[in-house]
Amino acid sequence: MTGHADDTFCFVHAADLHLDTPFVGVHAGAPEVAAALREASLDAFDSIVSLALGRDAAFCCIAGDIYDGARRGVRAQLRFRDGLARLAAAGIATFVVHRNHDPVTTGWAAVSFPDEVTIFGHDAVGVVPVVRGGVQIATVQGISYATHATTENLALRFARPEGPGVHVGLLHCNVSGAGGGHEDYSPCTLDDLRRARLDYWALGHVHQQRVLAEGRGPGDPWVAYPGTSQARSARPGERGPKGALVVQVRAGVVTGVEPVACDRVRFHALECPLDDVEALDELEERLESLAAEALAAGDGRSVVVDATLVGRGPLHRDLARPGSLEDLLEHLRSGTSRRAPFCWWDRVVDRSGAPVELADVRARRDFSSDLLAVADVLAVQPDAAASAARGLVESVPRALRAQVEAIVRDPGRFPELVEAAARLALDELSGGEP
Ligand SMILES: [Mn+2]
Repeated sequence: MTGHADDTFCFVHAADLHLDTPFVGVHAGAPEVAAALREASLDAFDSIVSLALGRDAAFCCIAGDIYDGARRGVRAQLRFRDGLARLAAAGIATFVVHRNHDPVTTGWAAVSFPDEVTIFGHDAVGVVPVVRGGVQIATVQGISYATHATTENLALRFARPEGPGVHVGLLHCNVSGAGGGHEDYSPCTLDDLRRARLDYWALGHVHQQRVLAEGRGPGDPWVAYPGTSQARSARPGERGPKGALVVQVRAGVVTGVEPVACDRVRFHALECPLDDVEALDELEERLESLAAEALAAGDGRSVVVDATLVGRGPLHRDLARPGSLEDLLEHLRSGTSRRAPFCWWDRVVDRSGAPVELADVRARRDFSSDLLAVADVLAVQPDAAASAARGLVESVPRALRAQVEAIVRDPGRFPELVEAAARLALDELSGGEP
């Protein structure tokens, strides 16, 4: 079956597939784009299956959130079954736990899975040995959630059994401090996980890829979240590559964890400064070249881009006119290919401002000009500025203190900083409209 020694192999760890679920907040106006987005989570799962086949994985672990919502779509269930059947046909076992997005008791199972698939129940931790070439190379244990929200610390139910090979725990849980914004289902600590003396914790729940601990030998576990396999929104945690982890094992010891991108559509946030952009077509060219970079970085994948216009420039006033941004977005969309790999312009947000001519403000004789006069004095009297800044060191939040102290030590930067501060203050005073 394989050319390598029995004690050297890999397994694939994935989670949070959210199969066949809609993209959140993305309005794909073009039907081709809508179709590609609709297929993305399913296609990403197919990529994970291909990854396992291509790497000759010994087994696969999928740590929950297979579907989304107790209503399991038929398309999602059939695609999941087909993928696991492809793995089974190659002799690759798959281990699955379900959780609150696909609880065992409220969902329904319209499909039956091959014998090589283990779906762990919710009553007790199931323990299953993995045998390859007549040798027990691993033991996988896992437990599903019985209900929508499990607040029990399920990690405490795991323990290392007797047996050769690598010991893997499969669980959907929230490890304290692993990532903000995730609900506290089956909360546990790293110490709780270590107590079970396993070698690898294949976790699910946090949508960013994270290796929380690197094991130092048998009984001291690696702890990892593979992240979601396909991003579904433009939220910061969903940007960038998504996929699965390939876990390397030698002689019963995990030797490394390799993230592999399996996503089909990738989200990018672009920032486009318009400080020196004079005309709309120039802005458009700039946006298009930023999108082309995002597309090139995606390695053949389609991208969904959110652009934010920043900085200050003459174009700000044009863009502020009602309908301008919508027209720009429409035009960008009409100019891009809708065949994969495509770039879909999700939105263009204007956070830019009009240029501020300090000379005009100085001539005003109002509070703004007084403020600027103070800044002008500080800019040419570094000593006065330094003592003013020193007085501030104690009053700034602790997190910023080191930064302020560094500035106080380097008076050469004062003129530039004072001007930046004055511009900021003017912005605040004028509400962005000088
Ligand atoms: Mn999830």
